[in-house]
Amino acid sequence: MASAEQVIQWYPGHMAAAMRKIEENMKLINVVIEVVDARIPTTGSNPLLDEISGKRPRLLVLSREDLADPISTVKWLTRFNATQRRAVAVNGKDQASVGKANFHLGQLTAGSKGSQRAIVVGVPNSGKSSVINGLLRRAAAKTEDRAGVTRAVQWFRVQPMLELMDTPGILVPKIDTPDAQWKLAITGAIPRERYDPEDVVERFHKWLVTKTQKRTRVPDLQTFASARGFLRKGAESDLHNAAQSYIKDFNDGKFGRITLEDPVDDGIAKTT
Ligand SMILES: Nc1nc2c(ncn2[C@@H]2O[C@H](COP(=O)(O)OP(=O)(O)O)[C@@H](O)[C@H]2O)c(=O)[nH]1
Ligand SMILES: [Mg+2]
Repeated sequence: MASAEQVIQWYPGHMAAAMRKIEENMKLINVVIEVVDARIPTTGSNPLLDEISGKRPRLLVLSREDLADPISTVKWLTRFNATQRRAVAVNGKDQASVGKANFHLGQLTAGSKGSQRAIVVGVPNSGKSSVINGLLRRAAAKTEDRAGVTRAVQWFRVQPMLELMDTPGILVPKIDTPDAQWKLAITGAIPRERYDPEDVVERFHKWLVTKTQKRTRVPDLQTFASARGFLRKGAESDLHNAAQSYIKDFNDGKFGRITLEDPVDDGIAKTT
């Protein structure tokens, strides 16, 4: 059992530099595309990126639709729709699915004269490069399943009159709640050397048990570790490696499609 809940933070120098670069480039930008993991539509959205977008037309791309609970995704899309935010859910690994974003980009830039420039922003590892590749219909932007791969901004022409800028993932300098910390960690926005995986898995499972009123078949860390042979008799227990496998399985969808937060039910989206 991991002891006290760990404080998880990650704001390296290259991120602060990238944020400045994004701000500098904003004057060239007509459209902002924010890519957010569909499993954490609130936690995975960076309010600082919101701020620097100003009044530019925006598209919210909920990535990892394939890993999110489909019912929750509908709730989120309904919510965004009700609050006049243009949003689309995609599977970044599937070109046809990413193609759905083209329609929205076309609508956002309709009537504008000249070449349009869109910037693709989001927290680390949210699926930005995958979305760009899907729109380009080829692998040009480098993708990887660890946070912090794209370090510099990069331009790609995706349509004759539309250029996209890929950017490095940006977190807030201080992730304020413990809940946001474990959610960003388990979904891959924070590199694995920056947190204790046992702690993150335990917090995830505790959350799941509460949410489902104990009716979940997703194993806790101990059960997972014994089932997967991490706790052989006599051998030293290896919960650390078990927790890393657990997180990998979670992100491979082996525990099913799990969304970590639903929209707050304040009545706005209740009309449908
Ligand atoms: N299952 C799933 N994996 C995705 C999706 N989008 C991206 N990925 C994977 O997530 C990792 C990070 O994607 P990437 O596009 O590099 O994210 P970036 O850091 O925001 O540019 C890669 O391993 C992608 O293959 C998605 O919609 N579903
Ligand atoms: Mg990238």
